Amino acid sequence: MKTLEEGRTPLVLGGDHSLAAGSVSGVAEFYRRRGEKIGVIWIDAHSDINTPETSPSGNVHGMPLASLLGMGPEALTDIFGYAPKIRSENTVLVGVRDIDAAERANIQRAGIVVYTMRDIDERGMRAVMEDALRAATAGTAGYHVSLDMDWIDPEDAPGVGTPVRGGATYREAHLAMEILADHGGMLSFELVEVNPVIDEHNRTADLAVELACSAFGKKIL
Ligand SMILES: [Mn+2]
Repeated sequence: MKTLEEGRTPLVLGGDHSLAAGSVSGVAEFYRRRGEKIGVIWIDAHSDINTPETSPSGNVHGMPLASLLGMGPEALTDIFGYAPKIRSENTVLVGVRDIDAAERANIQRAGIVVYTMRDIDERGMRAVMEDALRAATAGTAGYHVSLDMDWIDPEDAPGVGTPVRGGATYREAHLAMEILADHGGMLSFELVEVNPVIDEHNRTADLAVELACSAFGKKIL
């Protein structure tokens, strides 16, 4: 919140995706004090919308989106004493491809906007990102971007805790970040699930740095 008060754009680096329950709460609270809402663009192989009741593993990194939508564990849902932090119509999942049965039900219950890898395959990155931006910005001050590195194919990003085949390519990932930078409505950015212990020659961390640069406006030309 301090970074936002200084008029700058927060960049959060992780680490476990559960940190988003805190980071997004902070951004939402900052704008709530100004009477404004925020959108969230959640780019991930997983939907992170489990609750302690539905989670097969009990991992908190599978619950942050549920927490922000007011469905998660109370300790995370009630940060700043209110819930939900974000409205379902402004919450967009992009690039998901590995969803538990219980999460599928939670997605439907929450009514959030979802674009799977199939949508990206069929319609292309630009069309999907334009739709995602439209939903995230409808009636909001702008949007928080939560980028889980496991969204990217393990070929290019092997250093993540829960790799899943069939992810975004190197170029698709850059294009998505470039489209966000061109749009200009990003309020805060976070990059998570880089695990240096299982990375190969720091490839995943290097890519994460590149993508952050693209998201903040670095261009080829
Ligand atoms: Mn995640």
